[in-house]
Amino acid sequence: MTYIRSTFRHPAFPKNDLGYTVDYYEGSLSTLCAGCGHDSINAAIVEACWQLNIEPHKVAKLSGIGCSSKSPAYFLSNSHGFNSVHGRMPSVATGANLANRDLIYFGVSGDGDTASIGMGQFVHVVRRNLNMVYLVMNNGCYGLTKGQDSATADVGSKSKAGSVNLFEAIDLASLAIELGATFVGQSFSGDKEQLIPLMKAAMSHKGFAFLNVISPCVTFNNNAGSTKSYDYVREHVEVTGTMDFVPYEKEITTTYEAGDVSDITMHDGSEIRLHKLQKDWDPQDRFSAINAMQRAKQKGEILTGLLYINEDSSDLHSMINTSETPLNAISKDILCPGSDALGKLNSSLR
Ligand SMILES: Cc1ncc(C[n+]2csc(CCOP(=O)(O)OP(=O)(O)O)c2C)c(N)n1
Ligand code: SF4
Repeated sequence: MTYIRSTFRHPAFPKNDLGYTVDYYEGSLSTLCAGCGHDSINAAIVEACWQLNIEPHKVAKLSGIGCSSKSPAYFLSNSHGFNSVHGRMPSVATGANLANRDLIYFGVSGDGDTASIGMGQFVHVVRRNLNMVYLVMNNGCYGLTKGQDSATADVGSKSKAGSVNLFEAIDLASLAIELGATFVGQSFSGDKEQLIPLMKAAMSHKGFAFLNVISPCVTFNNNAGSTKSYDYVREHVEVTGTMDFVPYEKEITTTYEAGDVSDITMHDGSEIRLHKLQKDWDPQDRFSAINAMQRAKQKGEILTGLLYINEDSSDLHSMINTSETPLNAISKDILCPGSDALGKLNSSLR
């Protein structure tokens, strides 16, 4: 079959504030299986960047290896990109981010890429509070290598071949909170109403923003008995509430019943307006977020929405006091201050 994407655009096709239509934010045609959750997440990334009026060349998209990690080919063709080694995206993201703080770093990974081979890298990028969005397309299996159970497969979950997973699942969202992540959200690839505002808020957050998105693998893990299938997730999703993300400078027009609303102001003045459904949970309190997640787990539910945010987060750049200017924009005389300066530095270390 030949796939050709039409380049015709109706003149009335909506444009964002930069004058771009949404297709400017798309990537190549996807080669993922029809119905794969990852494609819905990619579409949400495209929509979120378009709505936020982000210049694509101000984004660096990064990934490891897996079907999920192929995704950056399918969004933001006009952005920078780096498809790294399996599980090693965090170190590439850290290096790039330290060299140039002016880009938005958007990493996508799989549950295998993150919770198995990449776990060592993941925990350190979280605790360093690197200013990036780290999104896991979580299908509970290694899709690219034909569906073996991953470390996020729930205990008791059945594979397509009928075998039962004996091991406890790693809960990446709880782990991220435990390790000090300053923004943690959870969602489902089939819920773009929730996913798009979550992504917009994550991209505007200063510090490490983690998104764990359940993303069913239609080919290898969508069977009865799997807890990462479309049917199971739809039946067990428990939303913490609805949310709006309001970029700075835009007036907030939504109104909710007093008492159920919590406004969270971000570093740049943008606001997250949460309409809370779960009364016994406060997204600005780590313990309350962890309790809510544990309670959901006990009931076999998947808690979605913004689970935790620390408004006062300071990222790695502020912590280690790095250069404000990207390294590629620093002039030669500053980069190479001469042998006198080097001599003084050496003697200060003796
Ligand atoms: C060093 C190394 N080990 C193993 C592999 C084989 N491999 C490729 S992708 C993958 C797992 C992919 O699973 P996940 O990250 O969950 O992504 P998905 O395909 O499910 O989206 C594995 C084990 C590899 N490419 N490199
Ligand atoms: S194998 Fe699974 S994860 Fe990979 S593209 Fe197909 S449906 Fe998606």
